[in-house]
Amino acid sequence: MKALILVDIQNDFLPGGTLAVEHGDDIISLVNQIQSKFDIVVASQDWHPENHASFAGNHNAKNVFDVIQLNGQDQVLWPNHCVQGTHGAAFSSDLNTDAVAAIFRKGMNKNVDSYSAFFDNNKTQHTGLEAYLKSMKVTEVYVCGLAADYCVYFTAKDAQNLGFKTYYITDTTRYISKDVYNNAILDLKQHGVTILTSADI
Ligand code: VGL
Ligand code: ZN
Repeated sequence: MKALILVDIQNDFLPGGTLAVEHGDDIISLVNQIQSKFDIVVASQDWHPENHASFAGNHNAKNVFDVIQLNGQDQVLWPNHCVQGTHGAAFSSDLNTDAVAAIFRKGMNKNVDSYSAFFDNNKTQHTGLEAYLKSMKVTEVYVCGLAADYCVYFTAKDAQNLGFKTYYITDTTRYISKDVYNNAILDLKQHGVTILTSADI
């Protein structure tokens, strides 16, 4: 069984949002088109409390994009984004979610960030996505969504490490930082993730 994961296609990551990914909206019609090629479609949703430790505004004398230490790991400080229940946290109204079988929310623990749709950045709290996909007999996982260099990257890496044959679809994602993206793609290739475009599905 082949699953497509729609990673964080939420208003705050789109133009006009608080953590807008440049041209993030360009992926949506293609994401809508490819969904019919999969047996299962699931989505992840970044879903933070207002007091989340990844928000620069929750630290004294820190700026957006500063890097701090959080639980012994580098943590980029972000603008406030995807606060639970807000318009920014909602999926884009242009995204077709009719085929989405389940939604996995992440980033609810204020003390730890969660880029991957599978677990938090400390690898302690599971979202339930792994168990869900395995219960549905999924063996192949395709990833798309936002942002290419953070949540889509970590979701692909975890999927491959969890034993799924993993595909990263480059034209259905957009990055925050080109340098971070280039390193992410190299790392995914080294881990055995297949990098492809939607035309190759
Ligand atoms: C994301 C930064 C912070 C993402 C989420 O969805 O890529 N990036 N939270
Ligand atoms: Zn976030």
